[in-house]
Amino acid sequence: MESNAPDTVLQEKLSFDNFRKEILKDYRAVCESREASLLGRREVLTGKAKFGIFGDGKEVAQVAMAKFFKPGDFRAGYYRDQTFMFASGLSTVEQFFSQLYADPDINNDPFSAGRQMNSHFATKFVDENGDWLDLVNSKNVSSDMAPTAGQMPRALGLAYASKFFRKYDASDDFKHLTNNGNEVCFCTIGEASTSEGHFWETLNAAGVLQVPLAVFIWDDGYGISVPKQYQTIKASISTAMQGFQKEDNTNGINIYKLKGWDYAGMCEILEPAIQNIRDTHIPALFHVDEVTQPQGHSTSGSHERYKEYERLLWEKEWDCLKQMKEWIIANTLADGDELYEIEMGAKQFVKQSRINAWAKYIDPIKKQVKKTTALLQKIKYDTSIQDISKELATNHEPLRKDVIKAISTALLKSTNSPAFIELKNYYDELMNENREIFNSHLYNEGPKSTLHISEIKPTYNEDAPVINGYEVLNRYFNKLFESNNKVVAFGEDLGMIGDVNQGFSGLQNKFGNNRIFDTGIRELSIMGQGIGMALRGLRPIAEIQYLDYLLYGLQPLSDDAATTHYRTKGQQSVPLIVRTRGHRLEGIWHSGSPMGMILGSLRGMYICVPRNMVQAAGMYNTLLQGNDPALMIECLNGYRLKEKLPSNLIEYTVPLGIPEIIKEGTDITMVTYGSITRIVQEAAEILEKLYISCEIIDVQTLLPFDREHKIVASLKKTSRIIFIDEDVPGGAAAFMYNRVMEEQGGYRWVDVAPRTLTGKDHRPSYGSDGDYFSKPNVEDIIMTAKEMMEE
Ligand SMILES: Cc1ncc(C[n+]2csc(CCOP(=O)(O)OP(=O)(O)O)c2C)c(N)n1
Repeated sequence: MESNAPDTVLQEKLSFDNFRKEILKDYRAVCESREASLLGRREVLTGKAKFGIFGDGKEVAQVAMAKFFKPGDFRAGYYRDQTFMFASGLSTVEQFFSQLYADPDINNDPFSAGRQMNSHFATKFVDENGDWLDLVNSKNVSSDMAPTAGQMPRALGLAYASKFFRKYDASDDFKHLTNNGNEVCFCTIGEASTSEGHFWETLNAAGVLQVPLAVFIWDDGYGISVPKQYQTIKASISTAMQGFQKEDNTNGINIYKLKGWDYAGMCEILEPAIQNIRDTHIPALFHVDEVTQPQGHSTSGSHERYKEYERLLWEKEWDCLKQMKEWIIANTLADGDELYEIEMGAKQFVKQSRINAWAKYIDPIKKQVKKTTALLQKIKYDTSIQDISKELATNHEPLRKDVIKAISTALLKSTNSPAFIELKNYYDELMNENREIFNSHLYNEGPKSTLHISEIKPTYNEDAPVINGYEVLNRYFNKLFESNNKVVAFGEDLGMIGDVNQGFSGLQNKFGNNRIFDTGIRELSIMGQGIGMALRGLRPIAEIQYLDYLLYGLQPLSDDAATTHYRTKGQQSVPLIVRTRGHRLEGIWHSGSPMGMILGSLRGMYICVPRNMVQAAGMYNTLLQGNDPALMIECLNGYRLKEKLPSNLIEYTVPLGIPEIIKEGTDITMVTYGSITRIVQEAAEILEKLYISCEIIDVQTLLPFDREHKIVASLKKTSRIIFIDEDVPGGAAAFMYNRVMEEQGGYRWVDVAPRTLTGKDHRPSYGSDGDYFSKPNVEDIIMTAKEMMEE
């Protein structure tokens, strides 16, 4: 015993030294983060950056949280988490400033390449070829976004994927995606944003599903200016949520209350709590209260306008940096001098980081300015151009647009002189560069671009059965699930009964409820579940039961799925397929076709509108080979129509953006899609008997739209064109009209006024008569065609 004593003492000393070191490292991190907030705000107020939102007041809680964030874990958070990012080694202070300046160089702002406001972080999930990186050995951050609580639905999916992987008899294919489902999704949200339905829906689903989700609420008492008394029952989110608390033999979530200035207290609670989530997949909520916001909400205003004097005093006293410092001194871990040195070091470091970031941001623009002024000076004889040159040269903080404006203004005076030609060439070069910087990567552009998938036609055996549309899909999904172990499908009534139209009938029994399953009625978080799973490298098919209910799930699709690839400049992809059914059946909420709304809100997704189930299956095959998100709208009235079953069910593809001419004709081009195609076909048969020959084009996908300009080719032949769909006037038919007339130059080939024929302004009325008088019908089409022929 005795002989061991010196060792024990030494070990204790070592572990004390390490402990002390760790704490001082954390203290330095919180000081650096605070400096970054203070300096960041100054950069906005002096005009170098446009807007700033900072994490001051949340520093200590976030270094505590970062301690338990391990490789393989995911974060779905919001704009307050700079300290967490610094402490996790996922952002440098310099990168933080680069994003503040909107530096478009991805090496400088690795989160968004200048596309997002500051503190909207992300890490890279996919490589340049669109293949998933090793996410098991990296700390992973899904891309932040501004809509409050918008991160919640995605967080559910990121956590759910761990559950899926743990239950799955994981094959080698998933080695880089999971370590037996041990990954926790850390989710952060402000206390005011918990008022959003997103929060409640997500936590309810997490509690039902039992997924490894750790939700941190930074409670600083206000949502901008509105205090929590106006936000939350009993002004306390953890109190309001008591009914969610997991008990013995129930599901639910564990709820903890922490104080945001209490470094030691937080670490003590978090260590076992996070381990418990990892081990058991029981979700937890950490209500981090008594958090401050020393600089107010953002650079858009000051908090003195809405915080009482007493509150401001309280915030000063309970500032987490002050409290941490006092705790360190009280526990004799360091004295005031040592801490002062750390504070000064942090100040200096942040100052230098800011200077570096600014230099990296401004240098390329200054190079453009230099080259532009040199080119302008070659046009010596024109004094007004020399003025433009001087103005540009003396601009201390030029923007890329200032360069383009200067060149454009000079080019207004363009002659054929070599100097102007050189200037124009440089202008073209810069415009290409700017397009790449600001407009690229809406969709995958590399090998995983869905647009690279070319057509493989369906083949048919001689004795090919003619079966119901839903049976075509059922056989297709059966083959798909046999052949692709990354595909998962879920939604309301999709598991046990195999969806409301039996596309998945019997398949849960065969493939198990880990791959095909029912969900609660919660469209918003079904979408989020799909988004999160797709981000983790799976191929989810998430169902919205009827197209009319897409509205409930639209926000995460529009704000999150559709923008992810763009806002990370290609570093994250969401290969989610949203499956739904619509266009035409019965009544106000079961026959909607709100395609204009979809087209306006889902740029960044592909929109498939197959006319039957054979085409739909071919489109699924195409989509599953690319990495982009898509919406598949099956025809609600098409499941019981007979179709011939292809023999190459999982091989044939319907390429996106390639319309199909389903009937050739010479007099009128009829452009349409989806359910109404059959009505157009019926009308065309009658018109044929009246000697009016219709060419019917099924566009097949609205996004992308007619990539080969097949429609204008048809119009050249017929000189008459009509766009027919079931949307409201000015919706998708107007979209198609615009594309053909403007983009394809169709106006040059029309002999009579082109038309759109659409549903009425209102939702479709119930019953067969309601349908007939609300949506375009055979007679409408015949009358319009005759009118056009007589015009
Ligand atoms: C859907 C939506 N509504 C409103 C806003 C504007 N907004 C931005 S932050 C914010 C307050 C959020 O407060 P809280 O959740 O407490 O987080 P904090 O900013 O205090 O950290 C509001 C209303 C928004 N970004 N998104």
